[in-house]
Amino acid sequence: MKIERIEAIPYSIPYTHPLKFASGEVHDAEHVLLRIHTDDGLVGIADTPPRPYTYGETQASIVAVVRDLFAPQLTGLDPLDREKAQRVMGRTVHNDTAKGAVDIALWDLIGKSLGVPVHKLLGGYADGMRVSHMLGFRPAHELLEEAQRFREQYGVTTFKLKTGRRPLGLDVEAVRVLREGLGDDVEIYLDANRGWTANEAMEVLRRTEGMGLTALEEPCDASEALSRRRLVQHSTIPIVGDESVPTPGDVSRELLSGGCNAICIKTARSGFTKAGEILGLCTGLGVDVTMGNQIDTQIGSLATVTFGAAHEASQRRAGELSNFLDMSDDLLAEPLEIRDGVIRAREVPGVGAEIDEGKLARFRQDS
Ligand code: MUC
Ligand code: MG
Repeated sequence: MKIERIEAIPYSIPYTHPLKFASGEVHDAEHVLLRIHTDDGLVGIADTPPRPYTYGETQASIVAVVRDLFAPQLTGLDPLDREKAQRVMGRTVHNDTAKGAVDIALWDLIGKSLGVPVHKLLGGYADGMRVSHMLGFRPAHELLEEAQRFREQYGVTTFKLKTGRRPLGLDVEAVRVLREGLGDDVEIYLDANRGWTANEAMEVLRRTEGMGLTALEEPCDASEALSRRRLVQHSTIPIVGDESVPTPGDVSRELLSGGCNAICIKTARSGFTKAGEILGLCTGLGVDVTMGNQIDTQIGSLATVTFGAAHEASQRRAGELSNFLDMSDDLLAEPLEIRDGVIRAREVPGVGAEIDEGKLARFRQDS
């Protein structure tokens, strides 16, 4: 089996409710669909969400790096030779989301060529993951209504609240309203997307003490090294690295320098191969992980559940898998479903992301 051709197709699907957070906001899923075709007619599929405010990649840069740098070097390679693909892509620095998508599409091809679901190839631990829903910036009473709707309609009982606003009281009040409205049985954790300084985050932790928060993600920029280390040392809840730790090397640096003590893994920026390396580092060091969401489509969320369900340590905590519900449509032919708070991996060869060609024709931007 040889790679014959790689497509990087830009497309755009509007959101019904934009997601707002400290580092940006998303109104349209302006993503890139990646398809790797082999000489024996198989197609490996992955979705690529550009997040310029987080990693610097754009839709155009992803199309360009795949078309101009990766495709010419990967053509002719056997998809099973993943390490060779990693080395080829490693010659280009950064561009982690584009690299992650190529890796996921290669795993999809491997699963399809062997006739095995990829979650089985990766580890086969569980067949699904509990879902955590990410709540963007909204007035506190609307956040509570959204969380209650997710609990009633989908059985979701874990919520990640986007924070990082000023004055700090806005987010403290949102936590209080959610906790009082949802009761003690619901898990709530925070993600500030670098919106605060480490000292502001310390104040928020003091003011939310007793409200049962379980983690604080990316409170401030990781480059605030000394005060962030102080925050990690003084916090009674884990401080999670997300955008500061896209690669295994970043994970080692941040954990060993005390910049965080828990890790968010995102298949969108790490693919399955590097996500596996990061998970190995974390389990070896005794560090908790969460499967995060790069504001993924159904295709991206299916990739997350495929990896997350495969390993014991990555399915322990609920994975962030539900924000596709705010999109007006999707390219996945068979929609993902959340039942009793769980999304299942697919029991078909590969990852199981079949594309609705009619929808792709409607939403693609290159024709
Ligand atoms: C998150 O966990 O930070 C926001 C920006 C991004 O790249 O991912 C999201 C969610
Ligand atoms: Mg985050």
